[in-house]
Amino acid sequence: MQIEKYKIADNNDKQIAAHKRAFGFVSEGVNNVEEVLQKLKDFQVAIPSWALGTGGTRFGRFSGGGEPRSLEEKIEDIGLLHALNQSSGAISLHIPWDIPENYANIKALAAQNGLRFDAMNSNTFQDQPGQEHSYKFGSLQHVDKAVRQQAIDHNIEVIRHGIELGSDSLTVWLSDGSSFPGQLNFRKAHQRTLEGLQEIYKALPDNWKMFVEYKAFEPNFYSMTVGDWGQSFLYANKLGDKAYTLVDLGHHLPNANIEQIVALLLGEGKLGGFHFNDSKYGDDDLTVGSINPYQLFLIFNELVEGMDARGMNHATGLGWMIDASHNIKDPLEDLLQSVEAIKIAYAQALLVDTKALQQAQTDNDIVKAQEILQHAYRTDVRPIVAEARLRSGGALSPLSVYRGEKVREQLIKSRGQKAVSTGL
Ligand code: AOS
Ligand code: ZN
Ligand code: ZN
Ligand code: ZN
Repeated sequence: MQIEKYKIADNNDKQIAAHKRAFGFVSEGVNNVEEVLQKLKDFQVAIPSWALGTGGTRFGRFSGGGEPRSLEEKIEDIGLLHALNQSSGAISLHIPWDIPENYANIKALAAQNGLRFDAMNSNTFQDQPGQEHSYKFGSLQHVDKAVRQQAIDHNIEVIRHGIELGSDSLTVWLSDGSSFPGQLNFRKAHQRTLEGLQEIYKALPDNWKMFVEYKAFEPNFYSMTVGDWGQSFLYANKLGDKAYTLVDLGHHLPNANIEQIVALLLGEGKLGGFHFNDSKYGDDDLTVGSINPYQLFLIFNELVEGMDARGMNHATGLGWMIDASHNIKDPLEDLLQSVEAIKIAYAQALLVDTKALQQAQTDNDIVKAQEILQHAYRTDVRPIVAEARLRSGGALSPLSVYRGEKVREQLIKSRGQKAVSTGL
């Protein structure tokens, strides 16, 4: 389904007077508001194909209905999000959940919806029907060479699909590790994994990037072979210039200082991109900004400062992706909320008076430094984010259009209550 442009315009008309008042008020306090608006317009966040269906936990899955049944329908759903917020102009595919049957058709459909293909994701954490060797005891770390080779071949196949679609990056997330002490020789597992990654790296086209994603625990509960940013960074360094670390916000041990990790990786030129989500205890699937929006702001503050210092383009310098899919929200509403939270944090970071902050740091004026950060964080930038969306042709309030147009009800009517998409 599609939302006609005039419906977005009608909804905007109803809200425009109140919006103009709010935007006028906040923009008076911002001296570079036009520059901020342009940066917000340019900033796109890729939507993962696996977040469009209701997620699950290992205890259950409760489908909300109307879920996409094919790659085509996933692209249509993201097109719908993008029509509303003008900030979701990319899709991240997962192979083999999303194998394209006809590249030309899929590319044409994506283009019609204003989408490009972001990072491709491989899957060596599940056994697929007909697969020769099992990943029960890992993939690239496996003691059996045949299993390792199968995992390498799969990743190379994912690169090939990506080349056909015009993607330019591969994200490798490995569920490899061990659940009990003694199960694994850490040193050998690390070495085997490095050799596997090197084989995959060799198949990477020159203009491609490889993102090595780390995760502290789950599904393995004693050790993860790529368990933290240090391990990922080590691999990325050994692999070469096209390899980077990918930070998934939910993949850290509780209370980790993610903004510091981000700052260091960026400083070393090895930060590749993000999987945005939020978590309270040990989850990686809550809506971005739902638990700790201050942390998200602090991360963006490091990103803006660090990217500016390195002369990087905010919109294209890193891979920006959402990776979250929970089991009780309408996934499309959840994604609208996540993109909004990311843009709010980004806008707040753009408001930080960097020069004044650097002066406060030089003067060891801790109070001033905190005041500067929190002044930006406590500014209600929502009207600025909405204005950027309006100027791009999107909705002032994407959620109210989504609900007003009864999108989910219509999707259920056309796709059915029970349709179930692939994914975790
Ligand atoms: C898993 O926890 C990771 O976040 C990966 O990025 C994974 O490929 C994705 O979440 C799909 O399950
Ligand atoms: Zn992830
Ligand atoms: Zn994850
Ligand atoms: Zn997850």
